[in-house]
Amino acid sequence: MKKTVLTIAGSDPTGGAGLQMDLKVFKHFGLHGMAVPSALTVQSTEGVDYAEEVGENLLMSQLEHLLSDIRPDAVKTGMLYTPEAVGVVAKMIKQHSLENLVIDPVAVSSSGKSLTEAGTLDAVREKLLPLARVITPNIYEASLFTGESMETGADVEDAARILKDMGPEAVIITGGHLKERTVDLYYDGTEFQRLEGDEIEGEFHGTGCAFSAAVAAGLALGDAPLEAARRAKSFVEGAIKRAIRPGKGMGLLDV
Ligand code: PXL
Repeated sequence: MKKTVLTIAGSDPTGGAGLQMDLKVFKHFGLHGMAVPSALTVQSTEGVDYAEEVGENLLMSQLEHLLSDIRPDAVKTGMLYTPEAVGVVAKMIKQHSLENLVIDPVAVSSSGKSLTEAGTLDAVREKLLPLARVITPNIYEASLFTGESMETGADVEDAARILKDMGPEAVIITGGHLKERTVDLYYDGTEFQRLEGDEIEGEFHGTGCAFSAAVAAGLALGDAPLEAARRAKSFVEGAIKRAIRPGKGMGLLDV
């Protein structure tokens, strides 16, 4: 039977990030994609102008209706925006004993706009990281969780250890080798793995969303976390190489 995967994320009308991107990634991997919006953004390729949450009750009833009907093989969360939304998602994940949870702790947009209200990342750390199979923070998001800035490769490894202790099965810090933005650091409590990629010139929107969605797709298909991470990395690299510029601002990945 066709596998199913759910994203709980913000809407990005450009289709370059958020749940619109996630659904395209799921389709690429041959999965049936499902999407529950947790926030709506007003944006173009030039940046995010405004964001508003989907209220707690509406978020909860979307999830209750869907999950009492379909059990997803994997779940990905992106922009959750408020501590209340995080609480609802954690409750639903536990209530339905959902597996293969990938948390992309979205903090700011590529154009620099905050995509979280105060207290959201604290709630993610307390309530969602312990339930996660894989978490995919970038360097900046990782430092928000650990409270430490990172200057050396050893600092990033320390951060990965701290994040692993927060509960997930595996941590992938994207851009995790400071000087080489294209190297991600993978850690599941055994050995550190460096996931290397090609340097590609330019600013692209939605790379984090596409990567975490691809990891969730891999888990739904039965990949182990490291295998899912490797497959996601090469998929995103291809999509960046084919990037399109339909608007006046950032390039969008062609998934
Ligand atoms: O790339 C992070 C991100 C996630 N989710 C939504 C977004 C963005 C960036 O703009 O708009 C909805």
